[in-house]
Amino acid sequence: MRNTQASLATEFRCQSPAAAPKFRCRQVGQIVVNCLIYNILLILRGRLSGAEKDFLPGGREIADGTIDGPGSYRPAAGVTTYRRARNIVGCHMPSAEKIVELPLLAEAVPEADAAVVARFEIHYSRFLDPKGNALRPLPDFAADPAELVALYRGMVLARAFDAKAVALQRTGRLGTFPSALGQEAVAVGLAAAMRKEDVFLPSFREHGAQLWRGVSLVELFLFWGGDERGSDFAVPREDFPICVPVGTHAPHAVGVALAFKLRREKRVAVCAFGDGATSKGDVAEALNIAGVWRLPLVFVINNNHWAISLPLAQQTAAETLAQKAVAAGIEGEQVDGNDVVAVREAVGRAVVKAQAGGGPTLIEALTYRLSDHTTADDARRYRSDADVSPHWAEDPITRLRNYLVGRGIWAKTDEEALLSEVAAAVDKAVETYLAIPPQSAETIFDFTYDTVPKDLAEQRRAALAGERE
Ligand SMILES: Cc1ncc(C[n+]2csc(CCOP(=O)(O)OP(=O)(O)O)c2C)c(N)n1
Ligand SMILES: [Mg+2]
Repeated sequence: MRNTQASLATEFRCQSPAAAPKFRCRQVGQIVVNCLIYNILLILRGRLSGAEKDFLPGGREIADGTIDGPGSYRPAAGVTTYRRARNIVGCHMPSAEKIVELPLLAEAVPEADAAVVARFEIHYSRFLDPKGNALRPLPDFAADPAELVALYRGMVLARAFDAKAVALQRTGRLGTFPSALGQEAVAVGLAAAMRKEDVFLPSFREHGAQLWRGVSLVELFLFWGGDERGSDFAVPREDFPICVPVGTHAPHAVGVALAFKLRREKRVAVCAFGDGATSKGDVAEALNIAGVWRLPLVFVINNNHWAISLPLAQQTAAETLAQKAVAAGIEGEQVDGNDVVAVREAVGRAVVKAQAGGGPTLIEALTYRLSDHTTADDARRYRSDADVSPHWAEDPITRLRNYLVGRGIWAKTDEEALLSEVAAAVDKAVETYLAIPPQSAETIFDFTYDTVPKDLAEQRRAALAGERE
């Protein structure tokens, strides 16, 4: 509805309810002066103009709402309206008769004839139930037991790294760390679905994916130990570093995918972020333009149902996060994020589609954060153990192990061998990490700026001087 039409209605919408008392208390004299100016303007211009809106200081043209007919403006829900000044000082204002009646939208399209112009469905997929039973035939890749064992090993390694990182932080040898306990299937499943030449843009809870793709345990410890060299990993050279700012890497993923498209490279960008990130403008914008440009891009929502202390129900009123794809004109689907087979399959399909020119996909992986948000958090302050404990039954590692054991692919001896192999690898990496001399303080400036700004150059000098003391 156009503002000029709405401004003819006999009620005004003020900027906020707080504006009302101010408006009512306005001195009559001042209002009379305003009326005079208004009348002069009417005479000069011979018609109603935007001056009307200036009549009520603090008032605004109506931008939305419904005109039901002369004299009745129905505001949009939640908008407070106030009677116009005529009712208070009898100033000349357009009468109701002068109001042009506009056809209501509802009249223009009678409800009975309203056509459905679009319908959408969000699909959910899962192969293994929480006990590890196959609910349907597994995807082709699972025909090779080695593939499933690799997924299992990837998740076990991620969990071992995770546990050690928490222990190191607790003993003052690592910085704040975000555990991914219980979320290993999302990271490992998505990484296993990618090809070497694709580019991964992680958030901060996907170390399982980074390890799968070749980032070393030492590099990850360095990063979480506050050492910038942890972002300078040797392999995979073109993957992006961990992104702690929530969702800000989603537009970067658009840039990566656009580059692939422009260069006609058959590569795909995969970008992971949390449920909380889906409320960010960065993510909405990235989804939108990825759809417009039909980019080779796969978005994976690591939906652990919490954004620090904010539960999913308070994050969004949407039934699913996958449906955010609908508004962007791209495909969206849900997957059981504790079923690594399902994650691997869904992301794999999306990668193949993107590579073939089929455009982006949004995959919402449903999982649960079993740990605190980070080592700086105490989740018991906002959720009880009783809230968390049922989710242990969904543990992705136990689920796949049960399946492997049930199929005779995995035995107790395999498990013992894997656990000691992984523990040895993690211990060795810790030893290496702790033996690396910390970086000097100036690196914080040097890794952030190509040319350090003047004021920071001073801070840099001070930091260096402090270090020498
Ligand atoms: C831009 C930005 N705002 C706020 C924060 C503080 N912060 C860190 S994690 C987080 C919640 C993120 O929730 P979600 O996206 O669900 O990811 P999760 O931590 O659950 O993996 C917030 C608000 C931040 N890191 N970056
Ligand atoms: Mg979350």
